[in-house]
Amino acid sequence: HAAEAHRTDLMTLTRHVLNEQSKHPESKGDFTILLSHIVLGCKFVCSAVNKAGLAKLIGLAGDTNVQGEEQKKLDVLSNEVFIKALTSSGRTCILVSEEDEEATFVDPALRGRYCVVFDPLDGSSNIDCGVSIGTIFGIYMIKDKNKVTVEDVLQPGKKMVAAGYCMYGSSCMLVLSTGRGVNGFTLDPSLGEFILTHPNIKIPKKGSIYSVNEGNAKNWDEPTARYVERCKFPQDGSSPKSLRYVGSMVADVHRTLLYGGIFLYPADKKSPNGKLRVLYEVFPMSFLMEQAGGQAFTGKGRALELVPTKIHERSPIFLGSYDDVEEIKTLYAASV
Ligand code: AHM
Ligand code: MG
Repeated sequence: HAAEAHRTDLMTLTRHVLNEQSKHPESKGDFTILLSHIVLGCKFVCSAVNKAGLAKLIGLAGDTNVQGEEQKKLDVLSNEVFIKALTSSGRTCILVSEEDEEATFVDPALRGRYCVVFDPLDGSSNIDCGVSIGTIFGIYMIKDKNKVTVEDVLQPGKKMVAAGYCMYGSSCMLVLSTGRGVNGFTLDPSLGEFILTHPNIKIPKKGSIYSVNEGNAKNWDEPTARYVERCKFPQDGSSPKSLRYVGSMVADVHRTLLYGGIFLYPADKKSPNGKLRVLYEVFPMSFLMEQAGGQAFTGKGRALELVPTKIHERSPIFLGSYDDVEEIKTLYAASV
């Protein structure tokens, strides 16, 4: 009666994380509390995103309300919700958001040992047409919460203790890794709970989809151009790959994780560091890919080894199925 068990024995995100943490006797439940605040932010954004089209119709978003107050745009609103939820959790000391120029240092009275880097609403160019968007986050832990500096988040991605994203798509899904594999949870809107629906996600070793903004092709470097050419005209007799590109990193990476293949945001002549941000886009997604058995490469080396020097630093990124990333690594190695 496995199906019946599934329906009555719900593995919620909180229960799953508590189970994982209980294996560590030193754990005091702080991570579970931190995560429940991230989850609250995700549920809020999910609900706001679902209402966005309607809100526009009745004049709620990006408009002036009856009191003459300017209404906040969805990305600004989402950022504020995450900043407030994370600071009030009492478990964080420094926050880095794509929306804020400077890092936020939490009031000493509310400080905990976790640092959270996040993009509260990524892919915002997709909001107005109702295409999937998402939140991306990464978590570091520091030794001494009384001596917090921005250096505490300028750490290579391999030092993260957890990373994840929430996708606001045809369903709302949260994908998380605490360094022991990757698990996917789907929001049951009637319960308001994330339920484990995709346990222990492993990315296929090789895929048949590539995902890139090909409109930038004229400015690509040689290895990227050759790789994409090979996707279309394979030299080994295999079938050409399919192209899928939403233009929303969470959606493109989520598909890559589940179906396999490769996601690329390479360097080009106009943007020598690519577009995506190291701390809250490249690192969390690379962390998840490695935990799912894939790879993440910058064009120079393993993405998670990168040491950022600024909080909003960018890097080229190639991530996905092990064999597909291996192929682009070979092309870059041959080009130096
Ligand atoms: P944003 O942070 O301004 O939303 O930009 C990030 C997004 C990613 O979600 C996506 O992978 C990429 O930008 C798409 O860029 P492009 O439109 O250049 O292909
Ligand atoms: Mg972004």
